[in-house]
Amino acid sequence: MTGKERYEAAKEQYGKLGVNTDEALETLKNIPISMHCWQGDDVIGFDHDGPLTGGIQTTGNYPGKARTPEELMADIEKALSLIPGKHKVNLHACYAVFGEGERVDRDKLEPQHFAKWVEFGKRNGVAFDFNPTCFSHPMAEDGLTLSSPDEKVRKFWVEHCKACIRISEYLATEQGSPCAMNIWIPDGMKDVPADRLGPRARFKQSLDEILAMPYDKEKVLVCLESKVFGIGMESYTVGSSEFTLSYAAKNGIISLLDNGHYHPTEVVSDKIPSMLLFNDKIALHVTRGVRWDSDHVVLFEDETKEIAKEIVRDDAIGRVLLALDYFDASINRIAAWVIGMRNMQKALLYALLSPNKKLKALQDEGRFTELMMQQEELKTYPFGDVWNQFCERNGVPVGENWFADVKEYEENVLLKRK
Ligand code: RNT
Ligand code: ZN
Repeated sequence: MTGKERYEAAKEQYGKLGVNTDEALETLKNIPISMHCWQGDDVIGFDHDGPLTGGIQTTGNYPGKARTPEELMADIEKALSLIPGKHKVNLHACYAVFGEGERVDRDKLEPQHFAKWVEFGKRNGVAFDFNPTCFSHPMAEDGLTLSSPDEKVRKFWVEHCKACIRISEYLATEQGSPCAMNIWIPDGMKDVPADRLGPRARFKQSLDEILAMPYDKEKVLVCLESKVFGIGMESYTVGSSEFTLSYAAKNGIISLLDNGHYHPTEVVSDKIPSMLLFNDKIALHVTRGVRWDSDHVVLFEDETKEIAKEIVRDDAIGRVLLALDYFDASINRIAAWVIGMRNMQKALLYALLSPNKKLKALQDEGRFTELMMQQEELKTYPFGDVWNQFCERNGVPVGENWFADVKEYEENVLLKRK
């Protein structure tokens, strides 16, 4: 059987459930995912020579990581060529591209330092999202940034975030579409705090100062990400869930939920519908924590599927800013991007191929036996044939065929980076 014939057979089978596979493929094609540039170089960037700090960590030493803007851009291009659909690229401030001999500190960053990215975006038809980098910096050495009791330090990071808003606005203008700018700070404490309120009050004040600057709210969508703990910040994080949700709600910015940032049995999929009832938009960092916020590559597994189901069946595709956030240095980094991005898309497709109205009706009518039966039977429907058709229609390799490309690129490009 050819792929087309397989697809036709699958289409018929899903059709019997009232699911239109063609419509699902059309919808999926138009769901952009923001691909995190930082998988390409283990979250280092180009503006410092120091290690990754801030309570996050990459492990592994797989050869071939990008060392320059040119290398990172080439790697991103390669990855995007193997991912169906049109996506965004998520930048961090530390990925500024400086001219020969030039380097400015993070509080002095300007839009021009991202002009090379804009060129890249225009060449590839890609728009950007953005993030202040409040870590991996001498001013963040004691793990405190926007909540620091040291006014000099706190102000430095306030200025950095303001610079990032200006850069985000520039990106939005150049790309002709909004730029989501996500604020995450590592701030926290290794051991039992003597004061939990003070740092949060200072963080609140810093955010107030940042958001008081004039900026175009249609262009820059400011998000705020929470966290439960970091390495070396096991006992307390300033930007906890309650803090960020409350701040975002009161100040008209967007809450960002990273599914690695909650207690191990807490799931983001269950938070999405509640958030949607009270917020016009929410933002997600989809990741995979293994025992802790380990940022493993996103797999096509239950929680990824549940997250996608909530987005789709709550009719919230346009209201959820979808981004990935993981960093694995132990495997081919381009493959890590491709696997994670394609898995997120598979999860969305799986959700789009569910007879969601029918399943809801079964729940409302209390027909739980039938509901269980139907949800389980769906798992062995010919999902793969529809996915393969999606890849084919969008001009990217079907099934595992993309991997040959990555291997070739590894041999010809990555392994030569010594
Ligand atoms: C850290 C947060 C944050 C970072 C990126 C690099 O725990 O998840 O989003 O991973 O900004
Ligand atoms: Zn995150």
